[in-house]
Amino acid sequence: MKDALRRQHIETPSWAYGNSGTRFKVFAQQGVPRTPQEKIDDAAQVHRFTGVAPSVALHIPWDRVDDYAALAAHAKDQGVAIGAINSNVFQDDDYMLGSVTNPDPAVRRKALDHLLECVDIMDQTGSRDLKLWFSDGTNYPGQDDIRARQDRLAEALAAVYDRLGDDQRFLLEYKLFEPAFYTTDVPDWGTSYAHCVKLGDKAKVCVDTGHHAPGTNIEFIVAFLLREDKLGAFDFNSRFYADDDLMVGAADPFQLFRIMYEVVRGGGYEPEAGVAFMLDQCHNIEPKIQGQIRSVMNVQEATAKALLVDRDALHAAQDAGDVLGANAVFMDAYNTDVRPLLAEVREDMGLDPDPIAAYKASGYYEKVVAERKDGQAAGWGA
Ligand code: PSV
Ligand code: MN
Repeated sequence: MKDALRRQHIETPSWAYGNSGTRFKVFAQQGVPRTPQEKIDDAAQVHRFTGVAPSVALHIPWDRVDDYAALAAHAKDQGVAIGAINSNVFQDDDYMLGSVTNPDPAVRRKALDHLLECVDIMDQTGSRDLKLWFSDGTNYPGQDDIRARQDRLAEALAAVYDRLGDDQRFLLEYKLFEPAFYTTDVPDWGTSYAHCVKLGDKAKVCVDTGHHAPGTNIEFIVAFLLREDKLGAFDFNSRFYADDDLMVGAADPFQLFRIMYEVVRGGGYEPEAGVAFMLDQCHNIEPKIQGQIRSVMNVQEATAKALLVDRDALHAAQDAGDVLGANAVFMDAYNTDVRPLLAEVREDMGLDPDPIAAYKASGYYEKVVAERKDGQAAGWGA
């Protein structure tokens, strides 16, 4: 178990380190990075204190630079690597009626060119994964042809797929609604799955835990996709209402445990499965680096509990039809306090057993507050 926990890999998102907010207000925090390089520096702190966050995802154009190979070299110097490249076809006026599903072929071409540019960037950063999320959809019945939009989506996805290198993949992320409020072109895992199946092995589904209707059984989706070898990645976060982007494990740690159990059960924790465990969160009111450290620790705790499930006892109870016995085995693992075990794992790795306290004592926050006083803090704007 300790071995498995030591080799955990959780990817943090560059945008978590910049200022963020809701459509009502973006609160500025002190010491926030001004450049992609500084976001990577902050991500490196999360890895330094947890030991299990060795890569950082980029978002284009938020992390646009002239030289991506140099950015990858900068990351390497900081002890981390560049992970997934996230495309962005949702923040340009041209995309008001959609990007790759827009009725206007010129807008569709522009969106596709951006996606292809992201693959060029992957070639330079050495990234394996391109994450695709489309805000495309409609707000009013009759606004556009629902089926034609699927055809346009399929055409764009096929073009991106054909551009991928042998070791590259795309991850198609779904989201029930927002910003589109009537139809969304990739609203659920089934839509994503169907497009990915048609294209082949390099197309996988990304499950963002905040992108479902309330009450959706996410662990079922995870079990199903793993069985079909179509689970490519997680965007972890938690939600009370909609796409809240709160810290993973904050709203419902039991759900996170249930998800991680299906991951372990389905072989998704093994590196060969190729499942990327990424965070996709915003820290609007809490300190950002600490928020990321806390989130990484929450995933570690859920993983440790999932690994603790006595699967032999569970299967025996399941086979015997022992409903209460099976449930008790499952709950025993969930109710175990794994924090002392994780403290030991950190000590084995030469880390402080308390990553948050160690980060606070490091003086990094005070240093960046002083260093980053001037200039424009990074943020995605709202
Ligand atoms: C969309 O809500 C999303 O989950 C996608 O992953 C985007 O890339 C990300 O959030 C931007 O914050
Ligand atoms: Mn996401």
